[in-house]
Order: sequence, then C-alpha cells, then structure tokens
Amino acid sequence: MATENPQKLRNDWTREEVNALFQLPFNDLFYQAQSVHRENFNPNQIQLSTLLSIKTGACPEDCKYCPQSARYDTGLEKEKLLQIQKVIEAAKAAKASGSSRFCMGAAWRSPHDRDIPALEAMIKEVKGLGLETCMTLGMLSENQAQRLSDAGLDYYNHNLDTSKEFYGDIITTRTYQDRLDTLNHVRQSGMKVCAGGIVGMGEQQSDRVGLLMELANLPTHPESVPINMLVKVAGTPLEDQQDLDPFEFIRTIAVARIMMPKSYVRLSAGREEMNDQMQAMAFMAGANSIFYCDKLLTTPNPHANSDMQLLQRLGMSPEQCAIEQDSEEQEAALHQAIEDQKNDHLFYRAS
Ligand code: SAM
Ligand code: DTB
Ligand code: SF4
Repeated sequence: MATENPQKLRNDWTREEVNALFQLPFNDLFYQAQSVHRENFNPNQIQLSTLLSIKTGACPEDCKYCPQSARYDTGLEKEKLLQIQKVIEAAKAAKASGSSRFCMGAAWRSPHDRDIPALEAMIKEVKGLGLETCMTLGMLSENQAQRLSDAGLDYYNHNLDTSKEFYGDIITTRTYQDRLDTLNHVRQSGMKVCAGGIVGMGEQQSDRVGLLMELANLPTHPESVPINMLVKVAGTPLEDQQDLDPFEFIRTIAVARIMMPKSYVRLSAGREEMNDQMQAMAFMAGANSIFYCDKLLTTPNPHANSDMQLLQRLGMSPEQCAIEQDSEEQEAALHQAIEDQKNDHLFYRAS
C-alpha cells in the first residue's frame, strides 16, 4: 500500500494508488494524512507568506481563471513594474506582521531580460530585511533562473495548475511541457521549487489525481505545494463555475500531504470563501502554510488580524523565518511584533 513507509519519499506513485487514497472514507484519509504530517512537521505551526503583485494586469496569456489576462474584461487597473521603494515598504510591513516569506508576483508570460536587474535588486533588498524571498514571474529560461538564484532568490513559484489532460481546456498560450521545463530550470539553478495547482475549475477527480501525480513524481518533490481553490472573478471565463464539494478540496490537501510528506502544503487562494471550520479542517488534513496578507495578487484574502485570531483559537503559531537572522536584535523585533499582534487580538476579542 502506498503509505507503508511514509518517511520514504516516493516519486513512483501509480494512478491506482492515488485513486485509492481519494476513495478512502474521509476519517481514514484524515488519519493517514495527520499521521504523515506529525511524522514530518510540528502540527501546530504554520508558515506565513506575504504576497505582493509587483506588476499587475495586461498579461498576454489566456489562463481562463485569471483576472490579469488582457483577454478578459475584469475591470482591473493595470500597473507597471513597481518601484523598488514600494516593494521594500511592503516587505518591511510583512516582516513586522510576523510573515517569514515575501512572494513577489508579476503578470508576465515570462520576464524580459531587461527586467532582471530590477528583480535582482528587489531580491537583495527583501532578503536584507531577513525575509525568505519568492517570485512568480511566468516561464524562466535556464539563464534567467540562474541569475535570480545567484541574486539570492530562495523560492520560485510556477504552478502546473491542473492535470496534463485538462490543461488544454484552461490555457492554450503555453504548454504543459513549457511549465515542466521552467520547473526544471528552477530546480537546476539551486532554488527551491514552489509548484501546485488550482481546484474547482470544472476538472474531474481524475484531474486532481493527475495533478498530484505530476507534482509528486517529479525527480524531487517541490518544497512548497500551493493548493488554490478557484477564485471566481467576474469577467473571466470561469466566473460561473460550479462550486467544488468542500470535502473534495480537503481530500486534495490530505492526498497531497500523504504523497509529499516533507513538502509544505499551502492552503492558498480561496480562503476568503472558506469559514474557519473549513480552514481548520485543511490544517488537520496537513496544510501548513498560508498567504498572510489582506490581498492576494488582485483579489481579497482574509485580514491578517482574523488569521492571527484563527491561529490562536486553534493553538497554532507562525513558523519562524528559516533563514539566519542577521542579528539577535532583529529576532527580538520579530518576537515583539508577534506578541503585539497577539495582544491586539486578545483585546479585540475581549472588547
Ligand atoms: N504570470 C505568472 C504565471 O502565471 O506563472 C505568475 C502569476 S500567476 C497569477 C500565479 C498563479 O496564481 C497561477 O499559476 C494560478 O495557479 C494562480 N491563480 C491565478 N488566478 C487565480 C484564481 N482566480 N484562482 C486561484 N488561483 C489563481
Ligand atoms: C499561487 O499558487 N497562488 C498565488 C501565488 N501562487 C502567486 C496567486 C493567487 C492569485 C489569486 C487571484 C488573484 O489575486 O489575482
Ligand atoms: Fe498571465 Fe499568470 Fe494570469 Fe496566466 S496566470 S494570465 S500567465 S498572470
């Protein structure tokens, strides 16, 4: 059976095995996922990442879910690449609020080489604040990946989005192989890989199985696996998509946790539509990372205050930044920021 030795990382998952996990009674699946989670992580800690859109809208790609595609009228104000000062301000605020990673996203098919120096400067400045850095900029060539890695970028996010079979129903302007090539360039450059997908786009369960198989059967598991619930944005072709059964979403998280035991599984976009119970269930199923910011790239996300309250109510706490602190002073400042925030919430709850 697939999980005889959950400590051993596998990249030879068969469709039958993964189907069988999805078919398990909910409680049995939960039990397995929790067991795997506890063997590999502190189950009461959550990694917090803050997202910032550094270049918004007017994207030439046709991803049917995306409010930033120039092909759909979503009423989005497009913006040029942000000035570095704005990025630094946002990163400082992220750090002060207790986030450990700062993710910068751009609505590009791929970056132009002329943009790389500005991106390198952003990476260096954000890293200098003692935050982990992540970017998602579209497809990367081998050389671009290496340059970002050399500048100190810790993670690169590039999602497979769905199964190979369903992919063509969602995106036609780049291929699945293009995405795998970018993931390979990222891996070869020495950066950590953040790769996941979206559920609730009208795919079948077999597509969710296919997506997780693609991710878990990569030569090395992505260190970070964002599972996004589709955010239905007016003007996109998927705006009227039927809701996915919430239990099926939780199942997807649990199966991801079992297949990729040592990866961070991120309860990613879509939390605005989830109540606290649903999010708690996702954490119980093995999700151990969230986007902690009032806005994702262009759509709303739960407020930082309510996230801190939820973590407190569940007896959970934010994971500390994995990179070395520049100084004890900086570490003390982070502790203080978290404590201040906790006190604010206690006050908020009491009043
Ligand atoms: N343009 C780059 C790219 O596509 O690789 C980077 C930014 S793009 C917005 C990053 C990811 O956000 C997409 O691959 C997709 O998985 C996710 N995403 C975009 N719109 C979404 C939506 N409406 N709901 C859920 N996830 C979404
Ligand atoms: C990921 O998997 N989800 C994030 C991040 N990677 C870049 C993006 C979610 C975007 C949701 C729609 C929006 O806010 O525009
Ligand atoms: Fe462009 Fe990325 Fe949106 Fe696709 S997901 S339209 S590539 S911003």
